[in-house]
Amino acid sequence: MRVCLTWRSSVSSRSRVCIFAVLLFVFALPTCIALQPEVHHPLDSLTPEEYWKVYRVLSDAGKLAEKTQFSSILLQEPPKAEVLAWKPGKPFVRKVDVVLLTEGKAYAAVVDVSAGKLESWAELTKEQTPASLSGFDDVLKKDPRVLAALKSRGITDLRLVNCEVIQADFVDLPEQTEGRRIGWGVCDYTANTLYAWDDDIAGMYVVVDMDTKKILRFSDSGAVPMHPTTSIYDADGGPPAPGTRPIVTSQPEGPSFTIKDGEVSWQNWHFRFRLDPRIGPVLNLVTYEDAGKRRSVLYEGSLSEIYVPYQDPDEIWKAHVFLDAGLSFAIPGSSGILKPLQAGVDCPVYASFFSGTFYRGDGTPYVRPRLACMFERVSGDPVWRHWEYSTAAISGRPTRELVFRTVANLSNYDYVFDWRFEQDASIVVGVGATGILAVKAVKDQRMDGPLSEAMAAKDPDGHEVQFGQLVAPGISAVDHDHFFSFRLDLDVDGVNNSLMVDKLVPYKLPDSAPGRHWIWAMKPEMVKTEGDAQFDVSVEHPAMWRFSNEGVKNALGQPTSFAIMPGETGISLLPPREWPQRRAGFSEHNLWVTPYDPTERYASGVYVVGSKGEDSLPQWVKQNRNIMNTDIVAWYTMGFHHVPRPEDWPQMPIMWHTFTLLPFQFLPKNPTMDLPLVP
Ligand SMILES: [Cu+2]
Repeated sequence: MRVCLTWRSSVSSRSRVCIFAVLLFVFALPTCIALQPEVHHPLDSLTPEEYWKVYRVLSDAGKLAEKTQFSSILLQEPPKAEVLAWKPGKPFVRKVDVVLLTEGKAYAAVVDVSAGKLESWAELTKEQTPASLSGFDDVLKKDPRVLAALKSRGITDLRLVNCEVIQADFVDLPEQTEGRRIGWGVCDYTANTLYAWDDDIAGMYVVVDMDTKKILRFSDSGAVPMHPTTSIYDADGGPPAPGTRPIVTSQPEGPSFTIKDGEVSWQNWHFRFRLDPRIGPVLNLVTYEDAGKRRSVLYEGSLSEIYVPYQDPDEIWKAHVFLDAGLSFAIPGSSGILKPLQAGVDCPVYASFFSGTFYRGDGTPYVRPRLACMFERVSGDPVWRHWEYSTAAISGRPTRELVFRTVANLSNYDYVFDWRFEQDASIVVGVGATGILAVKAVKDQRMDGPLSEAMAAKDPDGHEVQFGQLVAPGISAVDHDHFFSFRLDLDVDGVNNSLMVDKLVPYKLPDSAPGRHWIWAMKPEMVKTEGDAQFDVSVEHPAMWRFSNEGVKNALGQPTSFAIMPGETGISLLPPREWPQRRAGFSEHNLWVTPYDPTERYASGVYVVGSKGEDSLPQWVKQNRNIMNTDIVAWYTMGFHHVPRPEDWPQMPIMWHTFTLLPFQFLPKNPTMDLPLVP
């Protein structure tokens, strides 16, 4: 481990915080865990040297033209059986999946970096890859219709106009004929603004062929006045409220987790991680140490896809449908979804930080620092407590947790991803949504009068429905959803598991019995096939979802299991026939379970841009494969509907949603009984 001093550059030098910063520096130096970019394990991240090998193999094979862009370079995980059988010191094969774009054509390659050879090369003819987003500013600003529309809005200084085109996922636009990369373009007017999210020029847009860079359609529904900018705040942080006294959190002796050859050990937990450009943090081989024995819990856990559909009938807004992970990672030059963390803001100053190696659009690697952090924290809450009336004695224990954190940025939104390891043998997975709302300029200044067509319409019964919320005068934040699909390859006490659904059902007692006649009872059911393994959170029909190992029993004769305990969550309100839903069908249910298949990693498929949902979770489960006593994978959808508030503007306070992997009949008793009285 080495101490990293660069954090000071992110701390304001303003005098009012200076003394506090010095205190923090003295008590809590942030640390960088020096994870050398070397491969210790078959599931480790690609190293810079491996990226260069991929580049050289493709170059030597004559596959790189002057304008070739790398869409994606991802580790191809080795077969699971090989990984589980592997022992340190033994050799293993490293392979890499590559997608490239050359002159509008896309190619998929597999490079065996261990052997230094090109294993396969194929043109992608059916699947669509993201197109390059560069070079459209000029195209739009030279079009006479765009220029006339700008002039009609009083905008003549083109230096303050930025036009961009975003690739449209398939939503059945008339221009979206087979194989065509279609984008829609808008312009911003940056006069008097600071940030680029409240300066869209409303009413005008274009539809573009992204390969030929030709405008196919132009639309102007009329000028909407630009509103005054609202995104001004103190970038350095304001003064503390009167009477605020410092709170110092520090870990002066360093963290109590260790990392050896890439494996993290903390209390009874052991796990590995890598930072993947497409899906962010991937946790592997999570085990819980019980009485000196490591017991497997999770072979792999990661994000699988993100789906954000906006809800506005305006043509350009109804095309705002994003499969963010699959789309964003692969835009040439986007460099992956993870972005650097700020010590003291995103993670405590005493956290340990980890860099990641990613790739540029030209295929060359670079190391991006501070892409993940790990820290222990004490909330001040008890893990258990009790006041015993017979003795009037109080007993209890404080707790600490280990947090592994990354942040993804997807244009306006930022998502904080947490994996929190608890002393009670549970794992909490959290997503914190923050960043900036997607907004449009409207004529409306208040919402207590008649609303403009941009904000409301009448339903067939003549009742008014609203499409967004004013968050400032003239700024409507469009209603939308966020859905996160997590792929959880649970291996509880081994690979072969079953899905148990424990329904809690009303149970009628005999009428002849005195007193009460109804109780509820647990009705466990093992689900046989994946076709029957879709479940939603329901308050009317509660059920526990457990992943059990029928071959391993605890001392009470119960098969050991882990449950997925949902937090607040939602599912999509759109009917399945809608194109966005066909492509993001995972949002129809909170839980899906499939048998393990190494090709099924992303709930909306590998290539999402032009996808019509062919390679997706709802299609896979139609095979109706067996999921009993076999290697199974849980797909958990965490979702929330977002009706924006003025309090979400101009930056949204972080909104957390979580779910828990909960040990259930896995341990003989509460593992926190003997914790010390200090956390
Ligand atoms: Cu939102």
